[in-house]
Amino acid sequence: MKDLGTSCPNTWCPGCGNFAIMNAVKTALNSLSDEGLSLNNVVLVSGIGCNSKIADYMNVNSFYSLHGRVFPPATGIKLANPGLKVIGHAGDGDAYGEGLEHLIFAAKRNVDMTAIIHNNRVYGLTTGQYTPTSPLGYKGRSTPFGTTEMPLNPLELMLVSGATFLGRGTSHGIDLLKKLFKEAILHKGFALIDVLQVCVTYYNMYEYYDKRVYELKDHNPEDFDAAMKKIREWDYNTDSPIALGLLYKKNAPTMEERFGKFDRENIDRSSKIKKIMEEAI
Ligand SMILES: Cc1ncc(C[n+]2csc(CCOP(=O)(O)OP(=O)(O)O)c2C)c(N)n1
Ligand code: SF4
Ligand SMILES: [Mg+2]
Repeated sequence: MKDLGTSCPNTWCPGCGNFAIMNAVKTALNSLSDEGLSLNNVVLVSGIGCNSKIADYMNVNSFYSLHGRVFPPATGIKLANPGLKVIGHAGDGDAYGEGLEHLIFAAKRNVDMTAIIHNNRVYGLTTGQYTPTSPLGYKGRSTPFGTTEMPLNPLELMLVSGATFLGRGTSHGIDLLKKLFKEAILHKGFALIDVLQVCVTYYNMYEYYDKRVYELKDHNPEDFDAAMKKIREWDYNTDSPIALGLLYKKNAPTMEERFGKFDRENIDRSSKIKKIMEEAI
């Protein structure tokens, strides 16, 4: 396996779930490289947060963007060179909070890219404030008496926004992550994996998840209603079972394909206009 590491010192806390996510991405990329994918054609885009340091730690082309702004540059990169495999890494604060509108539009447009969300359900880098996926009553730096808001179910929002591949894993289940990441990178369209990543320092949920997660079996990911039912089974707040695996998958035209079609139509139209003008002259 190619190491894909860099000489940059790693500052993640020992035991942080980000290590498992990075190892799973490396394994997925190595496996795709063995099957013929040129790693020169991979671009990793990250935001700002503990998770986003992955851009420093992985030896692939990368673009370190701003907090909440992973998906606009990722979309630009894909449009400029549709031959690239673009992978966006974002935190829950980044993707589901400050950058939520960008995420919705990337899903709505079905941009052909992979979004890996390191959902530790806290702002890790800024020391444990609550995020859109923290449960009701979560006590952190900014909410010493507990939050008073219900969390967002990001997968429900992504499903109705138009995402064409949705999966969920945990940082304690690296084998499933490797599989989901590889499938997501191969998927044509907007693929999002919500990774329940444990932040050992500000929100250690290893035991909580280990007691509740199960891997999907006999689930048809092409059935929208079945996917919605599984996604709603756990609302990021209650103590219900938490389904992991591929929740939804659909084939649909991507943004780049639609752009290509319009480009061709415009070229056809402008050459027709040119011909009419020449004839008129
Ligand atoms: C535009 C902007 N807003 C806010 C911040 C401050 N900030 C940096 S990281 C961060 C939170 C990161 O949380 P998350 O996205 O969940 O990533 P994690 O650290 O948990 O991996 C915030 C609020 C910033 N750097 N830039
Ligand atoms: S603060 Fe949390 S998310 Fe950040 S490196 Fe430490 S354990 Fe990981
Ligand atoms: Mg976070």
